[in-house]
Amino acid sequence: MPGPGGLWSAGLLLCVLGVCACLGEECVLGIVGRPIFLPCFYPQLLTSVNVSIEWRRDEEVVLRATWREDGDVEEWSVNRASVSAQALQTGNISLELPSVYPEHNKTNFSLFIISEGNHSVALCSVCLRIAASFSFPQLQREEAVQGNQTSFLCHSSGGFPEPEVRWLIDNTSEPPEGAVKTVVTPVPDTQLYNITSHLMVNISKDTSVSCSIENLTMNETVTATSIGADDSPVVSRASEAMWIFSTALSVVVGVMVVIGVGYQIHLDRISKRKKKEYQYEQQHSNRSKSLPLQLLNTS
Ligand SMILES: *[C@@H]1O[C@H](CO)[C@@H](O)[C@H](O)[C@H]1NC(C)=O
Ligand SMILES: *[C@@H]1O[C@H](CO)[C@@H](O)[C@H](O)[C@H]1NC(C)=O
Ligand SMILES: *[C@@H]1O[C@H](CO)[C@@H](O)[C@H](O)[C@H]1NC(C)=O
Ligand SMILES: *[C@@H]1O[C@H](CO)[C@@H](O)[C@H](O)[C@H]1NC(C)=O
Ligand SMILES: *[C@@H]1O[C@H](CO)[C@@H](O)[C@H](O)[C@H]1NC(C)=O
Ligand SMILES: *[C@@H]1O[C@H](CO)[C@@H](O)[C@H](O)[C@H]1NC(C)=O
Ligand SMILES: *[C@@H]1O[C@H](CO)[C@@H](O)[C@H](O)[C@H]1NC(C)=O
Ligand SMILES: *[C@@H]1O[C@H](CO)[C@@H](O)[C@H](O)[C@H]1NC(C)=O
Ligand SMILES: *[C@@H]1O[C@H](CO)[C@@H](O)[C@H](O)[C@H]1NC(C)=O
Ligand SMILES: *[C@@H]1O[C@H](CO)[C@@H](O)[C@H](O)[C@H]1NC(C)=O
Ligand SMILES: *[C@H]1O[C@H](CO)[C@@H](O)[C@H](O)[C@H]1NC(C)=O
Repeated sequence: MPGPGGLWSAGLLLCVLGVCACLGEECVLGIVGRPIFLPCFYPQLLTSVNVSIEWRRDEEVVLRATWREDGDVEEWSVNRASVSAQALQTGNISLELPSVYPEHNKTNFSLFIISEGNHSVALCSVCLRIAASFSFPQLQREEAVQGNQTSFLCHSSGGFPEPEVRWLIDNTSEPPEGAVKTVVTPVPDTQLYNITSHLMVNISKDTSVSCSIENLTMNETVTATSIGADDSPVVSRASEAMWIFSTALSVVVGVMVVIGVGYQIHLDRISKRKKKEYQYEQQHSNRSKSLPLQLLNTS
């Protein structure tokens, strides 16, 4: 049975020979919600017996496996992390994580070989970087609220890490200083980010404006473009229709009011004439009943 010293020298020898390439410091990119393999190869395991390995995330043990003489494998892990059961034969002791989360960003995963007496030797160290794609941005255009300023709102969600936003006017020029206000909001529980950027510029109606959310980690840029006049007619047509409708409505109401008033006057005239006739009859038949004669005079 090789003691810890044996493991040490075997590991060192392999490193010198360039076999333990996994001790390098390059980071592996994990995408939120997708499984990932953290690579580690160590063919030397084949010659060991009763060998135990541990994958640790920083200091925390996430997986422990022990290969017994009789071929049994004892495996213990958190969050369904796993290594191949044939790792001893293949020397491929890569760690599989079924999913990664933003809090794993920039964490080191290391593989240790544990020997009798709890001596541990690090064989692989893999750093993990995390990214998540931002949604395709939604771009809203609102013409001239005040003055000749046009306002744009660009929203994208569910990405990681914090993105950069880039506005382009007419596909070429960047907006003037102070025209852009961007807010990045962490989404609770997921640790992902939402981004909302607001642009206020003085441009003509047919000028195109685009908003890009750049995720450098993923080498990914999502862009939405508002091509101006053709893009916003829905709004202007809608308001035109509203104007026509309200004008027509006012005209109809006005006509109805005039007709109503005219008809009322007509009714009043008829009833007054009738009243006059009635009062006249009454005055002649019963003089004791005094009626407001002034009223009759006024009509
Ligand atoms: C391997 O471990 C088992 C149980 O712990 C022990 O009985 C056996 O002697 C060990 N074999 C060697 C070669 O150390
Ligand atoms: C190592 O094993 C994993 C499965 O555990 C496999 O997906 C991966 O391709 C293997 N790598 C190599 C280089 O064989
Ligand atoms: C995640 O890691 C990258 C580098 O890979 C770093 O630029 C970024 O700031 C980190 N983000 C967080 C939220 O820790
Ligand atoms: C990961 O390991 C490298 C060197 O091995 C070290 O510089 C870095 O600080 C470690 N990062 C963390 C988060 O422990
Ligand atoms: C090795 O460490 C584990 C806990 O990490 C402990 O339970 C065990 O007793 C230790 N064994 C020896 C031989 O020190
Ligand atoms: C800006 O508004 C002024 C009046 O408020 C108007 O005279 C001018 O033509 C407008 N310019 C543009 C580019 O719309
Ligand atoms: C904007 O520029 C890109 C290349 O930089 C080009 O593919 C695209 O057609 C241009 N769009 C417009 C509207 O000019
Ligand atoms: C993030 O954006 C999504 C989609 O637009 C939205 O449903 C969610 O409420 C937003 N969360 C926060 C914290 O802004
Ligand atoms: C908008 O731009 C036009 C010319 O491009 C200019 O005449 C006008 O004064 C500007 N308006 C404001 C409010 O800056
Ligand atoms: C990003 O992707 C482009 C093409 O898709 C490629 O040319 C470029 O090298 C990549 N950059 C990085 C940093 O991966
Ligand atoms: C954008 O995504 C790429 C990977 O697709 C990532 O490398 C980059 O850091 C991200 N950029 C930002 C600003 O998040």
